[in-house]
Amino acid sequence: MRHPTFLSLHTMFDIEKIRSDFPILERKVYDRPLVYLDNAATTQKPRCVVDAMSEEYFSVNANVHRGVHFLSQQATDLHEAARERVARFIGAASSSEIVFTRGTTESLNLVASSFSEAFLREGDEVLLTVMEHHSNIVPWQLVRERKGIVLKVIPINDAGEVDMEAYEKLFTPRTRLVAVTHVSNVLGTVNPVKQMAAVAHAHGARILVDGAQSVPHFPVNVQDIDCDFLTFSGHKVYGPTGIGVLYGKEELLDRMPPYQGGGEMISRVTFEHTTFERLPFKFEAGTPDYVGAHGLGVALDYVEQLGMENIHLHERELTRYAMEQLSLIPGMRLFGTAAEKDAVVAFTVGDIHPLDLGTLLDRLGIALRTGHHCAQPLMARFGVESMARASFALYTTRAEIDALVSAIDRVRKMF
Ligand code: 7TS
Repeated sequence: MRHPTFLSLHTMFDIEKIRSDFPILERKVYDRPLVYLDNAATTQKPRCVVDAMSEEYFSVNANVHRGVHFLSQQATDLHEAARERVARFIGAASSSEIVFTRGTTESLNLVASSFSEAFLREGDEVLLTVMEHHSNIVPWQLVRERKGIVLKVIPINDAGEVDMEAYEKLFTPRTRLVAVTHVSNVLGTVNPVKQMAAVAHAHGARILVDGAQSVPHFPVNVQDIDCDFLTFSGHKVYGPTGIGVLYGKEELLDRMPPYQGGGEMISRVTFEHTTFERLPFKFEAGTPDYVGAHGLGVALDYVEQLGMENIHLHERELTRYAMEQLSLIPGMRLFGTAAEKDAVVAFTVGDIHPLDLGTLLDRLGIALRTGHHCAQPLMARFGVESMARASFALYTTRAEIDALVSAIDRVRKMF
Protein backbone atom coordinates (compact mmCIF):
# COMPACT_ATOMS: atom_id res chain seq x y z
CA MET A 1 0.00 0.00 0.00
CA ARG A 2 1.22 3.47 -0.77
CA HIS A 3 1.17 6.05 1.95
CA PRO A 4 0.96 9.33 0.10
CA THR A 5 2.99 12.06 1.67
CA PHE A 6 0.63 14.00 3.88
CA LEU A 7 1.60 17.62 3.79
CA SER A 8 -1.31 19.41 5.33
CA LEU A 9 -1.27 23.16 5.32
CA HIS A 10 -1.29 23.13 9.10
CA THR A 11 1.31 20.56 9.90
CA MET A 12 3.82 20.01 7.11
CA PHE A 13 3.93 16.42 8.36
CA ASP A 14 6.12 14.25 6.12
CA ILE A 15 4.43 10.96 6.94
CA GLU A 16 6.63 8.86 4.65
CA LYS A 17 9.74 10.05 6.43
CA ILE A 18 8.14 9.61 9.84
CA ARG A 19 7.07 6.05 9.04
CA SER A 20 10.63 5.15 8.08
CA ASP A 21 11.60 5.82 11.72
CA PHE A 22 9.41 2.84 12.77
CA PRO A 23 10.86 -0.40 11.33
CA ILE A 24 7.85 -2.54 12.36
CA LEU A 25 5.58 -0.57 10.02
CA GLU A 26 7.32 -2.23 7.06
CA ARG A 27 6.18 -5.67 8.26
CA LYS A 28 3.65 -7.81 6.53
CA VAL A 29 1.07 -9.99 8.26
CA TYR A 30 -0.63 -12.80 6.30
CA ASP A 31 1.41 -11.50 3.37
CA ARG A 32 -0.39 -8.16 3.51
CA PRO A 33 0.93 -4.78 4.56
CA LEU A 34 0.39 -4.26 8.26
CA VAL A 35 -2.25 -1.63 9.08
CA TYR A 36 -1.64 -1.05 12.77
CA LEU A 37 -4.66 0.61 14.36
CA ASP A 38 -4.25 -0.51 17.98
CA ASN A 39 -2.27 2.48 19.20
CA ALA A 40 -4.40 3.10 22.27
CA ALA A 41 -3.19 -0.28 23.55
CA THR A 42 0.44 0.46 22.75
CA THR A 43 2.38 2.49 20.19
CA GLN A 44 5.24 1.29 18.02
CA LYS A 45 8.79 2.46 18.76
CA PRO A 46 10.99 4.70 16.65
CA ARG A 47 14.50 3.41 16.01
CA CYS A 48 16.04 6.23 18.12
CA VAL A 49 14.36 4.93 21.30
CA VAL A 50 15.53 1.34 20.89
CA ASP A 51 19.00 2.49 19.80
CA ALA A 52 19.35 4.72 22.87
CA MET A 53 18.41 1.85 25.15
CA SER A 54 20.76 -0.69 23.58
CA GLU A 55 23.50 1.93 23.63
CA GLU A 56 22.94 2.41 27.35
CA TYR A 57 22.99 -1.36 28.00
CA PHE A 58 26.14 -1.82 25.92
CA SER A 59 28.18 1.12 27.11
CA VAL A 60 26.86 2.69 30.32
CA ASN A 61 24.94 0.05 32.27
CA ALA A 62 25.35 0.19 36.07
CA ASN A 63 22.89 0.46 38.94
CA VAL A 64 21.87 4.03 39.68
CA HIS A 65 22.10 6.21 42.82
CA ARG A 66 24.44 3.82 44.67
CA GLY A 67 27.82 3.51 43.03
CA VAL A 68 30.62 5.99 43.38
CA HIS A 69 32.10 4.54 40.22
CA PHE A 70 32.09 6.20 36.82
CA LEU A 71 29.44 4.08 35.13
CA SER A 72 27.02 4.32 38.03
CA GLN A 73 27.30 8.08 37.99
CA GLN A 74 26.82 8.21 34.24
CA ALA A 75 23.74 5.94 34.46
CA THR A 76 22.39 8.09 37.32
CA ASP A 77 22.89 11.22 35.23
CA LEU A 78 20.90 9.69 32.36
CA HIS A 79 18.16 8.58 34.72
CA GLU A 80 17.83 11.97 36.40
CA ALA A 81 18.05 13.78 33.05
CA ALA A 82 15.06 11.68 31.95
CA ARG A 83 13.17 12.84 35.04
CA GLU A 84 13.94 16.47 34.17
CA ARG A 85 12.82 15.74 30.62
CA VAL A 86 9.46 14.38 31.81
CA ALA A 87 8.99 17.35 34.15
CA ARG A 88 9.56 19.81 31.27
CA PHE A 89 7.30 17.79 28.95
CA ILE A 90 4.26 18.07 31.22
CA GLY A 91 5.11 21.47 32.67
CA ALA A 92 5.77 20.31 36.25
CA ALA A 93 7.19 22.92 38.61
CA SER A 94 10.01 20.61 39.69
CA SER A 95 11.45 17.18 38.81
CA SER A 96 10.92 16.10 42.43
CA GLU A 97 7.22 15.94 41.52
CA ILE A 98 7.95 13.19 38.96
CA VAL A 99 7.79 9.63 40.29
CA PHE A 100 8.80 6.82 37.92
CA THR A 101 6.50 3.80 38.06
CA ARG A 102 5.85 0.74 35.89
CA GLY A 103 3.00 2.49 34.08
CA THR A 104 -0.34 4.19 34.49
CA THR A 105 -1.77 1.24 36.41
CA GLU A 106 0.95 1.38 39.02
CA SER A 107 0.71 5.18 39.24
CA LEU A 108 -3.03 4.93 39.91
CA ASN A 109 -2.54 2.21 42.50
CA LEU A 110 0.13 4.30 44.20
CA VAL A 111 -2.21 7.28 44.55
CA ALA A 112 -5.17 5.12 45.62
CA SER A 113 -3.10 3.41 48.28
CA SER A 114 -1.03 6.31 49.57
CA PHE A 115 -3.45 9.24 49.16
CA SER A 116 -6.18 7.24 50.89
CA GLU A 117 -3.83 6.39 53.74
CA ALA A 118 -3.06 10.07 54.32
CA PHE A 119 -6.34 11.77 53.47
CA LEU A 120 -9.38 9.43 53.36
CA ARG A 121 -11.56 8.38 56.26
CA GLU A 122 -14.68 6.23 56.35
CA GLY A 123 -17.54 7.99 54.55
CA ASP A 124 -15.27 10.23 52.46
CA GLU A 125 -16.19 10.39 48.80
CA VAL A 126 -14.29 9.87 45.55
CA LEU A 127 -15.86 10.77 42.19
CA LEU A 128 -15.13 8.75 39.03
CA THR A 129 -16.62 9.02 35.55
CA VAL A 130 -18.47 6.14 33.95
CA MET A 131 -15.84 6.08 31.18
CA GLU A 132 -12.86 5.18 33.39
CA HIS A 133 -10.47 2.36 32.48
CA HIS A 134 -10.64 -0.49 35.03
CA SER A 135 -7.27 0.65 36.37
CA ASN A 136 -8.94 3.86 37.59
CA ILE A 137 -11.89 1.97 39.12
CA VAL A 138 -10.63 -1.19 40.77
CA PRO A 139 -7.90 0.43 42.95
CA TRP A 140 -10.59 2.73 44.39
CA GLN A 141 -12.85 -0.26 45.05
CA LEU A 142 -9.98 -1.86 46.98
CA VAL A 143 -9.75 1.34 49.04
CA ARG A 144 -13.52 1.22 49.56
CA GLU A 145 -13.16 -2.27 51.02
CA ARG A 146 -10.29 -1.24 53.26
CA LYS A 147 -11.53 2.14 54.46
CA GLY A 148 -15.26 2.34 53.80
CA ILE A 149 -15.04 5.27 51.38
CA VAL A 150 -17.92 6.02 49.01
CA LEU A 151 -17.50 5.96 45.21
CA LYS A 152 -19.79 8.13 43.12
CA VAL A 153 -20.11 7.93 39.36
CA ILE A 154 -20.18 11.02 37.13
CA PRO A 155 -22.64 10.36 34.27
CA ILE A 156 -22.13 11.08 30.56
CA ASN A 157 -24.53 11.98 27.75
CA ASP A 158 -25.17 9.83 24.65
CA ALA A 159 -22.36 11.57 22.76
CA GLY A 160 -19.98 10.40 25.49
CA GLU A 161 -19.42 13.77 27.18
CA VAL A 162 -19.30 14.35 30.91
CA ASP A 163 -22.53 15.87 32.21
CA MET A 164 -21.03 18.93 33.90
CA GLU A 165 -24.22 19.87 35.71
CA ALA A 166 -24.56 16.40 37.21
CA TYR A 167 -20.83 16.52 38.07
CA GLU A 168 -21.21 19.69 40.13
CA LYS A 169 -24.25 18.28 41.92
CA LEU A 170 -22.31 15.21 43.12
CA PHE A 171 -20.09 17.27 45.44
CA THR A 172 -20.75 17.19 49.17
CA PRO A 173 -18.59 18.35 52.10
CA ARG A 174 -17.22 14.76 52.15
CA THR A 175 -15.90 14.81 48.55
CA ARG A 176 -12.11 14.51 48.73
CA LEU A 177 -10.99 13.49 45.26
CA VAL A 178 -12.09 13.39 41.62
CA ALA A 179 -10.31 10.74 39.51
CA VAL A 180 -10.98 11.26 35.82
CA THR A 181 -9.48 10.14 32.54
CA HIS A 182 -8.29 13.00 30.34
CA VAL A 183 -9.23 11.08 27.17
CA SER A 184 -11.46 8.00 27.03
CA ASN A 185 -9.64 4.97 25.63
CA VAL A 186 -12.92 3.88 23.99
CA LEU A 187 -14.87 6.99 23.06
CA GLY A 188 -11.93 9.30 22.44
CA THR A 189 -13.77 12.01 24.39
CA VAL A 190 -11.42 14.72 25.62
CA ASN A 191 -12.73 15.64 29.04
CA PRO A 192 -12.68 19.31 30.16
CA VAL A 193 -10.22 18.53 32.95
CA LYS A 194 -9.19 22.14 33.53
CA GLN A 195 -12.81 23.10 34.17
CA MET A 196 -13.32 19.94 36.24
CA ALA A 197 -10.24 20.80 38.31
CA ALA A 198 -11.59 24.29 39.03
CA VAL A 199 -14.90 22.81 40.21
CA ALA A 200 -13.15 20.20 42.36
CA HIS A 201 -10.91 22.81 43.97
CA ALA A 202 -13.84 25.15 44.60
CA HIS A 203 -15.33 22.31 46.65
CA GLY A 204 -12.08 21.70 48.52
CA ALA A 205 -11.43 18.41 46.68
CA ARG A 206 -8.34 17.22 44.78
CA ILE A 207 -8.25 15.97 41.21
CA LEU A 208 -6.30 13.15 39.57
CA VAL A 209 -6.11 13.14 35.78
CA ASP A 210 -5.35 9.85 34.02
CA GLY A 211 -3.29 11.03 31.07
CA ALA A 212 -2.65 7.59 29.51
CA GLN A 213 -4.57 8.57 26.36
CA SER A 214 -3.85 12.32 26.32
CA VAL A 215 -0.12 12.75 26.88
CA PRO A 216 0.70 10.87 23.61
CA HIS A 217 -1.64 13.01 21.53
CA PHE A 218 -1.52 16.69 22.47
CA PRO A 219 0.36 19.08 24.75
CA VAL A 220 -0.56 18.48 28.40
CA ASN A 221 0.52 20.99 31.02
CA VAL A 222 -0.14 20.09 34.65
CA GLN A 223 0.18 23.66 35.89
CA ASP A 224 -2.25 24.93 33.27
CA ILE A 225 -4.80 22.22 34.13
CA ASP A 226 -3.96 22.69 37.82
CA CYS A 227 -4.41 18.95 38.44
CA ASP A 228 -3.09 17.50 41.69
CA PHE A 229 -1.97 14.23 40.07
CA LEU A 230 -1.34 13.09 36.48
CA THR A 231 -0.53 9.56 35.36
CA PHE A 232 0.74 8.15 32.06
CA SER A 233 2.53 5.18 30.49
CA GLY A 234 5.76 5.29 28.49
CA HIS A 235 4.69 2.55 26.08
CA LYS A 236 1.72 4.57 24.81
CA VAL A 237 3.92 7.55 23.93
CA TYR A 238 6.43 5.71 21.69
CA GLY A 239 8.61 4.78 24.68
CA PRO A 240 9.44 1.38 26.16
CA THR A 241 7.17 -0.90 28.18
CA GLY A 242 7.64 -1.11 31.94
CA ILE A 243 8.08 2.61 32.63
CA GLY A 244 5.42 5.13 33.57
CA VAL A 245 4.99 8.39 35.40
CA LEU A 246 3.13 9.75 38.36
CA TYR A 247 3.14 13.53 38.65
CA GLY A 248 1.95 14.86 41.99
CA LYS A 249 2.00 18.30 43.56
CA GLU A 250 4.89 18.42 45.99
CA GLU A 251 2.82 19.54 48.98
CA LEU A 252 0.64 16.44 48.52
CA LEU A 253 3.34 13.88 47.78
CA ASP A 254 5.20 15.21 50.81
CA ARG A 255 2.29 14.36 53.08
CA MET A 256 1.64 10.91 51.58
CA PRO A 257 3.29 7.79 53.06
CA PRO A 258 5.55 5.52 50.95
CA TYR A 259 3.81 3.01 48.68
CA GLN A 260 6.44 0.26 48.91
CA GLY A 261 9.43 -0.25 51.16
CA GLY A 262 12.92 -1.28 50.13
CA GLY A 263 16.25 0.05 48.94
CA GLU A 264 16.58 3.54 47.39
CA MET A 265 13.59 4.98 49.27
CA ILE A 266 15.16 5.26 52.73
CA SER A 267 17.36 7.79 54.39
CA ARG A 268 18.39 5.71 57.42
CA VAL A 269 17.31 2.27 58.63
CA THR A 270 17.60 0.74 62.10
CA PHE A 271 15.47 -2.11 63.39
CA GLU A 272 13.71 0.38 65.64
CA HIS A 273 13.05 3.15 63.15
CA THR A 274 13.42 4.09 59.50
CA THR A 275 13.43 7.51 57.93
CA PHE A 276 12.60 8.02 54.28
CA GLU A 277 14.36 9.67 51.36
CA ARG A 278 13.24 13.03 50.03
CA LEU A 279 10.89 13.26 47.04
CA PRO A 280 10.56 11.62 44.61
CA PHE A 281 12.76 8.76 45.88
CA LYS A 282 10.43 8.06 48.81
CA PHE A 283 8.09 6.48 46.27
CA GLU A 284 10.71 4.56 44.26
CA ALA A 285 11.68 1.43 46.20
CA GLY A 286 14.22 -0.89 44.58
CA THR A 287 16.28 -0.64 41.41
CA PRO A 288 14.33 1.58 39.04
CA ASP A 289 13.94 0.90 35.33
CA TYR A 290 16.67 3.41 34.55
CA VAL A 291 17.14 2.21 30.97
CA GLY A 292 13.39 2.49 30.42
CA ALA A 293 13.40 6.01 31.86
CA HIS A 294 16.17 7.01 29.45
CA GLY A 295 14.20 5.43 26.58
CA LEU A 296 11.13 7.39 27.62
CA GLY A 297 13.16 10.63 27.66
CA VAL A 298 14.32 9.93 24.09
CA ALA A 299 10.74 9.17 23.02
CA LEU A 300 9.63 12.53 24.44
CA ASP A 301 12.46 14.24 22.53
CA TYR A 302 11.22 12.49 19.39
CA VAL A 303 7.60 13.65 19.68
CA GLU A 304 8.60 17.11 20.76
CA GLN A 305 10.83 17.46 17.75
CA LEU A 306 7.83 16.65 15.53
CA GLY A 307 5.76 19.02 17.65
CA MET A 308 2.89 17.92 19.88
CA GLU A 309 0.64 20.52 18.21
CA ASN A 310 1.45 19.05 14.79
CA ILE A 311 0.76 15.52 16.04
CA HIS A 312 -2.52 16.77 17.46
CA LEU A 313 -3.63 18.41 14.21
CA HIS A 314 -2.65 15.36 12.16
CA GLU A 315 -4.54 12.94 14.42
CA ARG A 316 -7.57 15.21 14.76
CA GLU A 317 -7.89 15.35 10.99
CA LEU A 318 -7.52 11.54 10.76
CA THR A 319 -10.21 11.08 13.42
CA ARG A 320 -12.58 13.41 11.62
CA TYR A 321 -11.92 11.62 8.33
CA ALA A 322 -12.38 8.17 9.91
CA MET A 323 -15.69 9.16 11.53
CA GLU A 324 -16.93 10.58 8.24
CA GLN A 325 -15.91 7.53 6.18
CA LEU A 326 -17.06 4.92 8.70
CA SER A 327 -20.47 6.55 9.06
CA LEU A 328 -21.11 5.81 5.36
CA ILE A 329 -21.01 2.03 5.98
CA PRO A 330 -24.51 0.51 6.28
CA GLY A 331 -25.23 -0.81 9.78
CA MET A 332 -22.43 1.24 11.33
CA ARG A 333 -22.98 2.34 14.95
CA LEU A 334 -20.34 4.78 16.17
CA PHE A 335 -19.78 5.23 19.91
CA GLY A 336 -18.40 8.55 21.08
CA THR A 337 -19.41 11.56 19.04
CA ALA A 338 -18.18 14.25 21.40
CA ALA A 339 -17.29 17.62 19.99
CA GLU A 340 -13.85 17.23 21.59
CA LYS A 341 -12.66 13.81 20.38
CA ASP A 342 -9.21 12.43 19.79
CA ALA A 343 -7.55 9.56 17.91
CA VAL A 344 -9.98 6.75 18.86
CA VAL A 345 -13.07 5.44 17.05
CA ALA A 346 -15.24 2.66 18.52
CA PHE A 347 -18.04 0.94 16.64
CA THR A 348 -20.20 -2.06 15.92
CA VAL A 349 -21.49 -3.08 12.49
CA GLY A 350 -25.00 -4.53 12.22
CA ASP A 351 -25.25 -7.80 14.09
CA ILE A 352 -21.66 -8.84 13.46
CA HIS A 353 -19.99 -9.77 16.72
CA PRO A 354 -16.98 -7.45 17.23
CA LEU A 355 -14.76 -10.48 17.82
CA ASP A 356 -15.73 -11.94 14.41
CA LEU A 357 -15.21 -8.54 12.83
CA GLY A 358 -11.78 -8.16 14.43
CA THR A 359 -10.70 -11.67 13.47
CA LEU A 360 -11.68 -11.23 9.84
CA LEU A 361 -10.10 -7.76 9.65
CA ASP A 362 -6.92 -9.23 11.08
CA ARG A 363 -6.80 -11.68 8.15
CA LEU A 364 -6.84 -8.64 5.89
CA GLY A 365 -3.81 -7.22 7.69
CA ILE A 366 -5.70 -4.79 9.89
CA ALA A 367 -4.82 -4.80 13.59
CA LEU A 368 -7.50 -3.35 15.78
CA ARG A 369 -8.94 -4.16 19.15
CA THR A 370 -12.25 -5.76 20.06
CA GLY A 371 -13.82 -6.49 23.43
CA HIS A 372 -14.69 -4.42 26.47
CA HIS A 373 -11.45 -2.40 26.40
CA CYS A 374 -11.13 -2.65 30.18
CA ALA A 375 -14.16 -0.37 30.47
CA GLN A 376 -17.06 -2.68 31.29
CA PRO A 377 -19.15 -0.02 33.08
CA LEU A 378 -18.91 2.06 29.90
CA MET A 379 -20.04 -0.92 27.78
CA ALA A 380 -23.02 -1.28 30.12
CA ARG A 381 -23.78 2.46 29.74
CA PHE A 382 -24.17 1.92 25.98
CA GLY A 383 -25.94 -1.44 26.39
CA VAL A 384 -23.31 -3.56 24.64
CA GLU A 385 -20.86 -6.25 25.72
CA SER A 386 -18.11 -5.25 23.36
CA MET A 387 -17.07 -2.90 20.57
CA ALA A 388 -14.45 -2.79 17.84
CA ARG A 389 -11.95 0.03 18.21
CA ALA A 390 -9.45 1.63 15.86
CA SER A 391 -6.94 4.02 17.39
CA PHE A 392 -4.48 6.28 15.66
CA ALA A 393 -0.94 7.52 16.12
CA LEU A 394 1.37 10.09 14.59
CA TYR A 395 2.34 7.62 11.82
CA THR A 396 -1.24 6.67 10.84
CA THR A 397 -2.22 7.61 7.29
CA ARG A 398 -5.43 8.37 5.44
CA ALA A 399 -4.64 5.39 3.21
CA GLU A 400 -4.78 3.16 6.30
CA ILE A 401 -8.21 4.51 7.18
CA ASP A 402 -9.34 3.88 3.62
CA ALA A 403 -8.02 0.31 3.98
CA LEU A 404 -9.97 -0.11 7.23
CA VAL A 405 -13.17 1.20 5.70
CA SER A 406 -13.01 -1.00 2.62
CA ALA A 407 -12.06 -4.06 4.70
CA ILE A 408 -15.06 -3.51 7.01
CA ASP A 409 -17.26 -3.20 3.97
CA ARG A 410 -15.86 -6.46 2.60
CA VAL A 411 -16.42 -8.28 5.90
CA ARG A 412 -19.93 -6.83 6.21
CA LYS A 413 -20.90 -8.32 2.87
CA MET A 414 -19.85 -11.78 4.09
CA PHE A 415 -22.63 -11.81 6.67
N1 7TS B 1 -5.89 4.45 31.72
C1 7TS B 1 -6.31 4.52 30.45
C2 7TS B 1 -7.21 5.64 30.04
C3 7TS B 1 -5.88 3.56 29.54
O1 7TS B 1 -6.29 3.63 28.27
C4 7TS B 1 -5.03 2.50 29.97
C5 7TS B 1 -4.60 1.40 29.06
C6 7TS B 1 -4.60 2.51 31.30
C7 7TS B 1 -5.07 3.48 32.16
C8 7TS B 1 -3.66 1.49 31.83
O2 7TS B 1 -2.40 1.68 31.26
P1 7TS B 1 -1.22 0.62 31.50
O3 7TS B 1 -0.12 1.11 30.61
O4 7TS B 1 -0.87 0.66 32.93
O5 7TS B 1 -1.76 -0.71 31.08
N2 7TS B 1 -5.44 1.21 27.96
C9 7TS B 1 -5.39 0.13 27.13
C10 7TS B 1 -6.25 0.01 26.06
O6 7TS B 1 -7.09 0.84 25.74
N3 7TS B 1 -5.99 -1.15 25.42
O7 7TS B 1 -4.99 -1.77 26.07
C11 7TS B 1 -4.61 -0.97 27.13
